[in-house]
Amino acid sequence: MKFYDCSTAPSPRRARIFIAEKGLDIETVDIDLRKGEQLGDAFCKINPRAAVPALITDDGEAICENVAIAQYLEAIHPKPNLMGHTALEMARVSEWNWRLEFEGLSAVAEILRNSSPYMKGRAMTGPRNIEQLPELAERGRIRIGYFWEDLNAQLSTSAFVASDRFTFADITALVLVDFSKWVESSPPEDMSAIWAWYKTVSARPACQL
Ligand SMILES: N[C@@H](CCC(=O)N[C@@H](CS)C(=O)NCC(=O)O)C(=O)O
Repeated sequence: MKFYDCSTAPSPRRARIFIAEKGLDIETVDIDLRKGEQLGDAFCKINPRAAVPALITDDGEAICENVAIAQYLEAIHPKPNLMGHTALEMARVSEWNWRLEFEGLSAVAEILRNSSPYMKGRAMTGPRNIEQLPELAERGRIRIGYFWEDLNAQLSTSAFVASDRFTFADITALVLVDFSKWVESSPPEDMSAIWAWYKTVSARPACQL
């Protein structure tokens, strides 16, 4: 297998942590997003959607979404389980992961990509250029504020995001909290359930990556 990563970006960090939690040793290639390497012909042959992470299987198939990479690796390396044991736990991991992506990561990305001068004309990932809409940055701040309330409520009743143990949803949530620091939209300091969980999870060796 081969893993296409970018050491400075949040999305591939999710796959990097997942691979480390599984204890896998996969050849890794770093794609420099700041230099636009993802938009070059060589990488677009691997992922025509011009984004990382991407995982090339031993059969030469390219898997280019975090969830799909996680499901694939879990299927071929089931231990330790990160995607859920029971039908209900699998559903909860999936449910929380979707919320973390749609209500969390996309809100923070909306802030960054619609306000950063470095992202002018690059408001969305992908091979096509899309202009920024400053109102979307403002809306992103409102969206992430509401999502932190929901996440803090969840972590007030559960030690981990989707279950009583560490799962893929915790990886997504950890990366979300760290990504939110980029645009000063971190959870408020008084959201003690989030910060207590964050302390535990960010101490894991794989989460140092
Ligand atoms: N839903 C995708 C998101 C991938 C994504 O947005 N990757 C970003 C890095 S965080 C990227 O490759 N950006 C390229 C660009 O900005 O042109 C996943 O989680 O796999």
